[in-house]
Amino acid sequence: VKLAGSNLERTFLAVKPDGVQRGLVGEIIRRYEAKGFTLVGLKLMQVSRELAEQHYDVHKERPFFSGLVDFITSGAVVAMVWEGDGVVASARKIIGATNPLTSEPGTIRGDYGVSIGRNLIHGSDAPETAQREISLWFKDEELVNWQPSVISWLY
Ligand code: 3AN
Repeated sequence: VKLAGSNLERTFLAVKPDGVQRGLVGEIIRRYEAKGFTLVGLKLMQVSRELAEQHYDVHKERPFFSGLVDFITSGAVVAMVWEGDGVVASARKIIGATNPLTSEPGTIRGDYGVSIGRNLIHGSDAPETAQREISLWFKDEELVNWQPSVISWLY
């Protein structure tokens, strides 16, 4: 048996403007809650260009960079931090592949995504990226340190 909580990680997820506009915020949060991850940060934001450019810094040489920045700053975004065992990779599995036309049914993008430029949600791709993104989007005091009592269950 392995003790739950022995590989605790945090990841950064953001429901993009298309997800907020389509009323999918609750559905997206529901999936991570139901999976058993713990929500430790949550806010609805109008993203500034400065934050968007920093967030997408790794893509700054790509042809779609300015489109990405335009889109993430175009409407309300729900920024979240989730905690749990292996949550970085697991959250990405729940999101599905970048292109919603090829992501598996059962994933968020597979079930609701329309196109690669309107793929509903962002999720950190590695633990180091998650740390960078969490500190970019959240102040320390905006994160709540709490654990559900079931964290000590064996599985
Ligand atoms: P993911 O969001 O699956 O981690 P990345 O990190 O490769 O995907 O790309 C970041 C974002 O850039 C994607 N969410 C998507 O909105 C956009 N993007 C990626 N590739 C393309 C592309 N070929 N054309 C337009 N937008 C793209």
